[in-house]
Amino acid sequence: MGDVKEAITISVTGAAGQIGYALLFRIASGAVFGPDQPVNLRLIEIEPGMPALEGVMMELDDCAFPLLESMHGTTDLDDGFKGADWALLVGSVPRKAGMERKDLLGINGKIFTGQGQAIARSAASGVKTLVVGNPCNTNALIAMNNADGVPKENFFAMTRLDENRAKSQLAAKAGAHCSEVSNLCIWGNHSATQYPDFTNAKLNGKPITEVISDHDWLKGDFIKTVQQRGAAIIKARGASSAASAANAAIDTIVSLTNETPAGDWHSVAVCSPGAYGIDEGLMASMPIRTNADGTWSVVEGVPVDEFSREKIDASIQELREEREAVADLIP
Ligand code: NAX
Repeated sequence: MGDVKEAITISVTGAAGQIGYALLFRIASGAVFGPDQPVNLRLIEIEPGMPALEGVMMELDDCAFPLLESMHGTTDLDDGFKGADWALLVGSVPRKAGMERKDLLGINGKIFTGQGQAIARSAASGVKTLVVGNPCNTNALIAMNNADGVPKENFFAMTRLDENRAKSQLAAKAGAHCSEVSNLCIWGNHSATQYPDFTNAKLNGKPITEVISDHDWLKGDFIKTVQQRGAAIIKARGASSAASAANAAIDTIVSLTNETPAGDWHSVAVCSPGAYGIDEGLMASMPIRTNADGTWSVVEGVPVDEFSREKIDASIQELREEREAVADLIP
C-alpha cells in the first residue's frame, strides 16, 4: 500500500440546499481534491435546514465513499469551520419579492461578518474561502474584511459558472466544442453587469473575433445571454441553477489548486491588487493564473479595448456601490 495522505477538512455552509446537494457528493468522491485525498466534511446549516441536512448525511453514508473520512453537521459556526482548509460559503438568503438589492446586501452581509470572524478564529491557518452565495462578490468582501489575520488573497468569489456559460455559447456559435475555447475572462461582478470578454477569447488558439464574423452578436446577444442565463434557467427549470453552479465551484477549486496551462487563465473574483484600473480591495473578477507553487497572480497585459473598458467600468461601479451599501459591515 502507498502512503495514505492526511485528510483535509472542507466546510460547507448551506449544505442542505440545492447546490450543496450537487456539490458534497463530488467532494466526497474525490472529484475535487483528487482520488487519493481523504476529506473531512463539516456541514453548516441554519436550524430549519438541519432535518434536511440529516437526510443528506444519511445519503453520504449510503455512498460508502472510501475517501470520506468523517462528516459532521452543525449550526454553530466555530464548530463548523473548525480546522477547515477550505470554507465554501454557499448558504445565503434568497431575494424575495419586493426586496431591494440593498435589503438583500444588508441581510446577507450580516451573515458574512459572522462567518468571516468564525473562519478567522477556528479554521486552519492557510484556509481558503470561496463564496458562492449571492451577492457573492460583496459577501466575500465582507467575510474577508471580518477575518482578522487571514490573508486577503485567500478569499474568492465565484464567477466560473459565467465563464463556463460563455464558453459554451461561443462554441455553439462557432460550431465547435467548448473545450476548444480558451482565454475567456469574466470581468467585474457576478451580476447582470458582468462582462464576458470575447475580445481576448480564443478558439484553438485563434481569436474568436476571427472565427465568429458576426460581431454584432458578440457585442449584443452573446453578452446578454451570459448575463441573463441564470434567469433563463429559473424560467425553464422553476429553480435556480444548482448542478452547474456546484460544477463551477469544483472547477474553481481545481483551477486554484493546479497550475494554469501556459498562456491561459481562469475567472474568479479576487481582492483586487489595483490591476486594470480596478480599485484596490474590491472583490472583482479578472483573469487569474495559478502558479506552480500554488499562489495566484493576475494575468498582466491582457488587452482592454474601448468597448471592454466601458463594460468593465460599469461592473466595477456597481461593486463600488455595493461596497458603499454595506460600509457599516466592513471594519
Ligand atoms: P438553496 O436555497 O437551495 O440553499 C441554501 C441553503 O442555505 C438552505 O439550505 C438554507 O437553509 C441555507 N442557509 C441560509 N442561510 C444560512 C446561513 N446563515 N448559514 C448556513 N446556511 C444557511 O439555494 P442554492 O440554490 O443552493 O443557492 C445557494 C446560493 O448560491 C444562493 O445565494 C444563490 O443565489 C447562489 N448562487 C450563486 C451562483 C454563482 O455563480 N456565484 C450561481 C448559482 C446560485 O444562484
